Amino acid sequence: MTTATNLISRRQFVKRTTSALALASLPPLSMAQTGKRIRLEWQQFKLTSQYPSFLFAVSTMRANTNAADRNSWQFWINVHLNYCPHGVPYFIAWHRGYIYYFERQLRTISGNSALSLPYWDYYTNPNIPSEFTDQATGNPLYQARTNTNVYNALDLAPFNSDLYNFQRNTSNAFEPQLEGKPHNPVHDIIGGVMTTMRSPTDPIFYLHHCNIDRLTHAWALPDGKGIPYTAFLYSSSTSNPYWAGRHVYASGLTMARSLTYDPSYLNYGYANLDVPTALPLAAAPRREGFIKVQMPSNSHPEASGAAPQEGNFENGPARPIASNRRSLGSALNVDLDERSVTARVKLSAAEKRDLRNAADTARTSGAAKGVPQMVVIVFDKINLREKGKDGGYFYNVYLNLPVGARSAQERQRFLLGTVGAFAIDAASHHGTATIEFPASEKLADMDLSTASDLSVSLVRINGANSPKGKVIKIGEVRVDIVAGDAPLNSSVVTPKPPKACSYNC
Ligand SMILES: [Cu+2]
Repeated sequence: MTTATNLISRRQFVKRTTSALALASLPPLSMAQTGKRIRLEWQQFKLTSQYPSFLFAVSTMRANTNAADRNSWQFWINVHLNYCPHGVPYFIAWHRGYIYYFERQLRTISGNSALSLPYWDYYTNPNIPSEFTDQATGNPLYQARTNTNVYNALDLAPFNSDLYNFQRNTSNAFEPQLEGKPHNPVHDIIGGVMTTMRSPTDPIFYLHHCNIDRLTHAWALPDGKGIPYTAFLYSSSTSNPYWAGRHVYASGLTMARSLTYDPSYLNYGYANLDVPTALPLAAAPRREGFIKVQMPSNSHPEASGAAPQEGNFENGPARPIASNRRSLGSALNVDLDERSVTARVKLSAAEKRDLRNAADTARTSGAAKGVPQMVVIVFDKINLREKGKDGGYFYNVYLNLPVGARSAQERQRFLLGTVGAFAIDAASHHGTATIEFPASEKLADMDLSTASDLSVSLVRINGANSPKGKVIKIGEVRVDIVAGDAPLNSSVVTPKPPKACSYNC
């Protein structure tokens, strides 16, 4: 059983970053030198001859009503609906293969072999490009949406330098951070069909996911960071088990997982591979033309530092949940509307001691899956209400958020993730409307010596248009302790040799 050894130590991190910096100073190879397709940002893409080909392909696919045909729009919606992994391993890698195959179909249909999928860099311009919001009859890129500006969905946390590991169930992991924000909130704030597993109905889906793929690639450069290392990738005896097996997209449409390790294995790259270092200028809601205004720093929805009011929720009892899982307590029937709210989970003296012990375990042996016990905050029996289904909002979820934490950096220490209509639809789609937030890593970082109860705060974040009234009901907000003998999901991070460069160099 791998425990703390699957974490990359700070020393290794510094050592590898140093060698990575030496590599980063080499000039990038040009398109002609590498022979790779280069995906362009939409504003650049629309000025090339790829644009009419893209429009032609999208309108041809949308006009084709045969869902069994790969040339139809519905075929690709169904791929996502039936197979997409969210909140579980391979979220990034599966979508990498998915948009690759979709892009290939665009080339087949358009007959333009130079056509690549464009991306929408919302960290530069948080407004959906106007070509997608133009309601002119027959515009194949138009879709009804709740919001068109995603500024409030953005976050710089995935690009913090201490996020070195890659996948779910490791400490300081990039993938769940990126999925939690900005990925899910971009779906949520846009709203409409984007908040569902049918989100590829909206053409902006593909530009969003192309950007998620670009951000992943940019984060991993130059040496793949903590992505499970695949020495001698195609030699089955030595490749990392994480990359064994295949992603499934449809019957007869699969891809070797190892091909989604690095975009260069699929022979494409991106026009810009810088990770965002600042939030964008927030564009004002578009009326005539395009107006860019600087978002005043205090206008961020959380800038006041106010702690959400405590709701009056009944507490559920401590009890066994499963053979390896015990609840320390819960808050029942947490109704979410346009207000932010805090749910307090009252703990007895014995449960407080158990919680402190679990936090101590995390402090000494790491907080990754596989340690003797881990703490998870569980949102159980979640119900998306009618008013909540069109999205336009989400909630930041915090553990023990103190009053007065104003800056994103201060609040990050307490942030467990986000919840909105998209994550709920994904969870229901995969069988059960339960969402879990691993909390050991956050708890290990908190002073619990004087801890009384635990509080879970849900801070509501809106777009320009957001529903009022009850949107989500959480049957139970629970604090569970899980014995860490669950399978590791092959999440073994194998240290690379110090000077190896296996990632796109
Ligand atoms: Cu998505």
